[in-house]
Amino acid sequence: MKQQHALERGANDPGLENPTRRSLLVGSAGAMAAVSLLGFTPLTKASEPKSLPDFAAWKDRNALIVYTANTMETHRGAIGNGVITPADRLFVRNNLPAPPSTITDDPDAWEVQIEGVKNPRSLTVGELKSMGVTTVASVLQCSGNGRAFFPHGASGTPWSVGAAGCVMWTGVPLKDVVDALGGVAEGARYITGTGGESLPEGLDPKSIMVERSIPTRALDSALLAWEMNDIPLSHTHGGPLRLVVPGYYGVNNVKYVKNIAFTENQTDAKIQASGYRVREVGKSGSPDQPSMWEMNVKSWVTAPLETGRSGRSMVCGVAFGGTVALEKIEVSTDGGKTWKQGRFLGPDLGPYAWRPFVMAADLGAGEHRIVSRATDIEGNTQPEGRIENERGYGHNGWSDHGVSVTVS
Ligand SMILES: Nc1nc2c(c(=O)[nH]1)N[C@H]1C(S)=C(S)[C@@H](COP(=O)(O)O)O[C@H]1N2
Ligand SMILES: [Mo]
Repeated sequence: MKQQHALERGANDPGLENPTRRSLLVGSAGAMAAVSLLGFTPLTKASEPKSLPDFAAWKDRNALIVYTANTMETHRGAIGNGVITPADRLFVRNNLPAPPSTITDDPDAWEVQIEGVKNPRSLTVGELKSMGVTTVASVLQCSGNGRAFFPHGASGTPWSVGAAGCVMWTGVPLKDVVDALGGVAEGARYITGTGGESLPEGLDPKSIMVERSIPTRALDSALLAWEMNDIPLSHTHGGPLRLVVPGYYGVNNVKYVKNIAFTENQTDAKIQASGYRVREVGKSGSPDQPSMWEMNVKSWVTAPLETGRSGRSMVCGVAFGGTVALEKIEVSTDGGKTWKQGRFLGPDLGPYAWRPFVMAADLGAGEHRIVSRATDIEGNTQPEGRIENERGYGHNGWSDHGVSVTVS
């Protein structure tokens, strides 16, 4: 428990309210101490806080933990009480270097090839805009969000809670596009989307390309999006066009999408065949293991963090149900011994959005372990612990996701 607490604070927070160099150093040093206890290597050195990479230079540096040029996490303290995550605070995760930013200079000219339909063809974003439009709020979350809490030191970015955000997507329902092209070809069981990165030469393309297959049941909600939070989709988040699959883990939301195919089988690209597969610690990935598709029910506390004043305080957080709407949120300030129901804040933006929540608590001086537990309308609820797995995917255990607060 102690270790998890130290890790959580360190991995999570150089302190948003006071983002000075000093607090960055203190935070990072804490992170280093904590991670070395668990035996994995910190990605940043305390003395060298990373600056934002060029392709994400417009982001709010103080709201983010920058691990590498391709991995940035939102601080727990920067999540706030709004339903929609501002774009400049949203996490970033690229498996490959992004394509040149010039691809968003003339977004309507971007082309996507649609295959595995009766009349396959290529369509520009300009043409897609005349075929249909919808807007949906949905949580974008990396499969490895919460990986930092796995004691075996799961390889990959040690995300705490901030590899997630809730944003508005606008684009054409994929179903409308398919209907306009004569419907899905017979026998298709998967929707396979391919990212528009150009691949380095000399390597087997299948081993690095971002190409993901999801079951055709996702056709009910999937869209090809050209806007995020009401402005043209940035290059950073996959503009000019992104496959958005509400309620599915981040990796399925293919950025700079250049090909959509309705296929009988899943792609044999490594990112699908052995990547993003849930398996026991020590095992390698293979197609027979569960793939990271629909997200599970999850929540975490966003305030207070670390310290608080005794008396009445507003315990806040966010909760979501993946593809299923939420029923309730419960909060405990004694580490899960007793629970009280919290209240959802703000408008309900639908089953795929997250719901900020609050619960008023009277906290006396001392240490408090604050945890939250969400339940969806089908009765699925967060477990207490982790489901140990090699890559640290899909963690929604309430215990690890809590915060320890010293009240004075
Ligand atoms: N083309 C492409 N799409 C991609 C990726 C990528 O590397 N290339 N990364 C995926 C992963 S693992 C995640 S978690 C999300 C991150 O989306 P964001 O960077 O917009 O936050 O994009 C997904 N889509
Ligand atoms: Mo991810």
